[in-house]
Amino acid sequence: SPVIKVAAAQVGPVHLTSTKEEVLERLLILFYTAVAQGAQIVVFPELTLTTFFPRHMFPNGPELDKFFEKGDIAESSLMKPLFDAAAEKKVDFYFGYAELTSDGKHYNSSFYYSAALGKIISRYRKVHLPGTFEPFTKPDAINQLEKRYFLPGDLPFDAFRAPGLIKGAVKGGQSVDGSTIGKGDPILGQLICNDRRWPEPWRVYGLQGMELMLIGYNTTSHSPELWGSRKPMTLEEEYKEVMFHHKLVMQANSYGNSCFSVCAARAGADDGKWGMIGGSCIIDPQGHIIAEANTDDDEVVVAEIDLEDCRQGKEKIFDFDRHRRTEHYGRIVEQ
Ligand code: CDT
Repeated sequence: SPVIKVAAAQVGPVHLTSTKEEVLERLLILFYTAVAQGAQIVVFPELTLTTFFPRHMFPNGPELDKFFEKGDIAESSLMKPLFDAAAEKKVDFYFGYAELTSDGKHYNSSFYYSAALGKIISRYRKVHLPGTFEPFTKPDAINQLEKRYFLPGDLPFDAFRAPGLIKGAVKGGQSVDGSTIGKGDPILGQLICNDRRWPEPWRVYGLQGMELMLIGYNTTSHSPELWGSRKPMTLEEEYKEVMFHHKLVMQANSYGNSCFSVCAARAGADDGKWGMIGGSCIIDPQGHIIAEANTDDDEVVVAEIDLEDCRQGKEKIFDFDRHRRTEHYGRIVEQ
C-alpha cells in the first residue's frame, strides 16, 4: 500500500542575535536526524531562518530586509547545504522563509523541494496575515506586525503531486478501480501558520484531492491583545488555550478534508522571553494525532502514513461529489 514516512522538524528558540548560518546548522542536524529515521518528507517551520521578527518594530529598509532572503531562494548560497543534503539523501522538504522578490516585494513564503525532480516544484505565499499594521501603543503589548511587513500571498492554493515517494505509483493517479486515492504520487498542499485556522484554504486543497497538508508555524503562547479573551488568564491557562486551538484546527480540518497533515513549529522562548507554543504534530484523516513533539526545543517527529487511510472519508462521509450542496455556499465567496 502507499505508505510514506513523514517528519516535522521542530525548531527551538532562535534569538534576535542568532545568525542564519547558526540556524541552518541546526536545520541540517534536524534533517539528518529525520533521514536516519527513514523520513521521505521533512517539514520545517514558518520563517525558519530567523527569530520571529514580526514581534519587533523595524523601519523599512536594511534593518528589516536582513530577515528576508532576496531573489530566488533556489539560488541561495546560504540554503545550498540543505538543498545538497536533500538531493544526496533523496528526501523532499517543505520550508518557510521571508521572501524579498527581485522587484522589491515582501512575502511570508514557503516552498516544496522534490528530490526526485531535483528542484522546487511548488511555491506558496501566506494569504492570511494576522496582527496589525501599526504597533500597539500599550507598552507591554506583544506585536505581530505581519500586516506591515508582508503583502498577502498572490499564489493560488494549487495542490501538487510529489513524485518518487511511493513505489509503483500509478501514473496520473488512476488505479484499476478508478480511484485516485493513494494510487498515484501523493497529492500535497501547503499553508503557512495562521492559514491553518481558516477552513477555506483546506477545502480548496481538499477539492483537488489533497492527501497530505504541510504547514509551518510560529504561534506565540502569550498574546492577550491578539487572542482577545474576555477572561483574564494566567500564562499557563493561556498557553493551554492556544495549544488547544492549534490542535483543534489541525485535527478538525484534517478530518473534514480526509487528509493527513504535518505541522512544524518554532518552539521555546526566543531571547529567553518570547514564548512559542511548539506542538509540532502529525495527524491522520480521522483527525487523530499520531505523533507529536514532547519538547520545546529542536526535535524531530516522525510517522509512517498510509494514504489509503484517506479513502474512508473521501469515499464516504466527505465524498464531496455526492454530498456537497454548493447552491448554499455562495456567501462564502461574496465580498
Ligand atoms: N505566525 C502566525 O501566523 N501566528 C498566528 C498568531 C496569531 S495572533 C497571536 C497564528 O495563527 O498562530
